[in-house]
Amino acid sequence: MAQQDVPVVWSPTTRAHDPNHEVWFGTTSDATEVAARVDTILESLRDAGHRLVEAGPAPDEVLEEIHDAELLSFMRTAADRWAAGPYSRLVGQDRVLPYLFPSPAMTGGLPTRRATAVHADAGRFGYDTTTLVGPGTWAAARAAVDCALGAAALVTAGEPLAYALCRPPGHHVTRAGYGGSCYLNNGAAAAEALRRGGARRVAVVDVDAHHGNGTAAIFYDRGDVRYGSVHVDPGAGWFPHVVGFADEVGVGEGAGATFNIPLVPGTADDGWLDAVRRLADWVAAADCTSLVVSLGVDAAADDPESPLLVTRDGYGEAGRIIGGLGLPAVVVQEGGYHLPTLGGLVASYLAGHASAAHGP
Ligand code: SP5
Ligand code: ZN
Repeated sequence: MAQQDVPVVWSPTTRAHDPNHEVWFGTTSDATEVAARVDTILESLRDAGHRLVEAGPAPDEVLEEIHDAELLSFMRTAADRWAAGPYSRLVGQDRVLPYLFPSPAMTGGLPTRRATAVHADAGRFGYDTTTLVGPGTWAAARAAVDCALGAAALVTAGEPLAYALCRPPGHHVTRAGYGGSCYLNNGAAAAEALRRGGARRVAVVDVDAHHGNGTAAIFYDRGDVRYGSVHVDPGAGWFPHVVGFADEVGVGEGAGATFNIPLVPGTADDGWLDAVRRLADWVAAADCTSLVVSLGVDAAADDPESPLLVTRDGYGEAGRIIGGLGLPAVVVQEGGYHLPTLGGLVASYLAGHASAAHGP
């Protein structure tokens, strides 16, 4: 089945980030975004007959375009700064977690300095308590970007569809802040790389259960990269809580280039696929030349991180709808946390996308 043979760009280094816990409601709980995700997805895609391609190291230029230099240098050095401090002796852990967030709520308009202690400085970049930075985090997050850039390079070279097994995920990372189990924005890197490869207008279609606040923010004032997302309504109490509403439509040159479709908790295939069709129609109407799909499969019914009730067949149909746009596409892995079904959901989406893109 030649039409099923999608290049799967992955890297063993993405396993180097393996958080054993997160801080949730002030207590320690098991980590959600674990390294085993890579292996279960890899196994399902290999079994489905796709072609595994190991990512090589990509240059920094695209990353430096989408992220502030200070976030990159924090991410590169934070675990070493933590290791050089007293934390291992004091609290017995090797992962960076801010204990305060130097927001305007704290400084109230005063002139501010940078905190010297990493446990305070981390709050300048990290915006939640579930996203710990450990010794392998930089290597893994950077390797995930290599996967995204590798897949984008294949599509730029003429491949109609490529999948990037990015992990940790990326769509919650803004220009200068990280959170939501994400450290570097893989999908934004893919979109920027497609632009640099000659694509005139790129659409990012984000079907993760959560609004991709990072990707949305990075491109909010740009018209050349559009961002459309279907996600559980943040107003119903779901991450990212404060953004992702339907009235966020972009600014300046990006006016009209953002499209958010929030759904009520409990929405199943019918309502979710209607939203996916509206996103596809919106992309088709905008004269886009290339696509990035932020493929979170955490909208699935059995996923612990969202109240949406999408099925495996629903993901297959979403693939057919989005693949039916007929645009060259980079599919970037985002969330999806139920290990027993994770790989099958990803495979179902890709099969749908490949069949619609290449014809039956
Ligand atoms: C990429 C992505 O899907 N990020 C999801 C971020 C949503 N996180 C919300 C809070 C996580 C709470 N996890 C509690 C599970 C107990 N360990
Ligand atoms: Zn998600």
